[in-house]
Amino acid sequence: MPTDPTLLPILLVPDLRLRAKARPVGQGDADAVRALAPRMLASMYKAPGIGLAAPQVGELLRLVVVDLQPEDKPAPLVLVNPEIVAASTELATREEGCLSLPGQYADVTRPARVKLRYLDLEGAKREIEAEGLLATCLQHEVDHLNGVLFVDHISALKRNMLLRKLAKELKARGWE
Ligand code: GNR
Ligand code: NI
Repeated sequence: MPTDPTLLPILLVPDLRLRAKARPVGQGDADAVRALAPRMLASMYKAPGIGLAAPQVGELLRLVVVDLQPEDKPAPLVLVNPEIVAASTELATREEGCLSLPGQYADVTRPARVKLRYLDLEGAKREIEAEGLLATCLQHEVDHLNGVLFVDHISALKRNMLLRKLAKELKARGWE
């Protein structure tokens, strides 16, 4: 079966583009974002994942897609220039994974609730208040826009173990 041309390859650690700070989407990026967002959603659903940030597909733009219920009725969210404008003092710990570190998981502690401001695909200002998995996912995605990965939130010992395990597994995969 031919591969879907809309799908974008997802960059893996240690690709340096995952460590760059993405630039804000501007007026001149409207066409690029309209083309990119559906391709990011398709790539996220295919993976499968519940979120994807543009730097993960090599586009250093502040653009994120999220869908927490890909199994069920799809509910895609596209966030342009998302900003966390408030975070709860209450924290929550959840196991996180990342499509850029396939097969690696760790418990990460973050604010339990967040409020984000962003622009939708039409350029309208929006706000979203999130808790639970959505709050975790949105923080994880905004981190990507700043070159931050979930492993940056865990101890150096756990991080190094996980990164070595990833390198070993990717090397083995390359030989398949
Ligand atoms: O698919 C994903 N699942 C996930 C699980 C817990 C916390 C965060 C995530 S995001 C991740 C997809 C991804 O890498 N987004 O950047
Ligand atoms: Ni990720």
